[in-house]
Amino acid sequence: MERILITGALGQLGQEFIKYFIKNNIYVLASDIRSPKNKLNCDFEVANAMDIERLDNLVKKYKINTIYHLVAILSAKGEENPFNSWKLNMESFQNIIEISITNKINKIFWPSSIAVFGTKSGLENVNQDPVLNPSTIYGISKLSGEKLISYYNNKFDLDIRSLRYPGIISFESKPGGGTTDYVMEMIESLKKGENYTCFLNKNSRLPMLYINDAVMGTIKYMSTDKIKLSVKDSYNITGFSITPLELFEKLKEIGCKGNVIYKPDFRNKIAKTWPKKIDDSFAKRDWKWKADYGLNETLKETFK
Ligand code: AKB
Repeated sequence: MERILITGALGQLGQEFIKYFIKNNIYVLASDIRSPKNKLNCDFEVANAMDIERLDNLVKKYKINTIYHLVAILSAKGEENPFNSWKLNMESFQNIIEISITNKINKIFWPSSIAVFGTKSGLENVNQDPVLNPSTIYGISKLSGEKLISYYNNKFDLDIRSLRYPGIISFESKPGGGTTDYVMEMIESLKKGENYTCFLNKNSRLPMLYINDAVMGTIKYMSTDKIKLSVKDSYNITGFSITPLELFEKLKEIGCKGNVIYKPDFRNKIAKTWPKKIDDSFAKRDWKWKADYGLNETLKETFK
């Protein structure tokens, strides 16, 4: 029986994983650095992922055997204070690995990102194993984490798994501090008939994934027999690729009022170093990954 700890549980992904585990009667302990605004339907503990003793105590107290470590400072926010971002992203991950060794944790999930790619990665359609030259501290920490995954899995016989998420689109749970956040911001503004000032250039194409695909894909991957997983660091996955202009035109087509003004800032520079498209054929082959939501399906969910 799985007993799951989620760190960073109040973030964009964490809240959706909680819903999935509760719905499927899987024990989940949620933890975050702050308390939830609304009561969660699962155990919750305030914990700082930098505090290894606290994490260790929680794992022991709740007899945890699986960890989803979702704590991270994302790409745009990370650039405000790179030292701090590195410290949080890496030290918290190292803490999880240390307590996983001592507590014999069965499986660990740690999200990586398209931020690991860079200008030398063949950005038109990035394959599974290209040159990696990340441009942000977030991307550098994700790449380092990927390297640590293969190292620690090998050295300590752990089962740490990882996916390179593109921009995740969700509305009930919001992202914060990312370069792909414009999608949700634009949809929310135009839905209300308001204008939106977009921080990316109208032609910045980036890969995206609807939250339902992100959650179901991750669950499928985590339950795949280890022997089938040929990628030892982190799998590419994707849903669809769009530009701000294409999104705007689609929103107009479905009747949204409001205009989009383009004022590219430093986040556009980050986007220029990220893939336009992703080749996720290894995930498709090894664990039968398949995205169910394209842009149309995603918008249908959003406007339900
Ligand atoms: C970000 O924009 O920083 C994240 C990501 C792609 O990892 N959404």
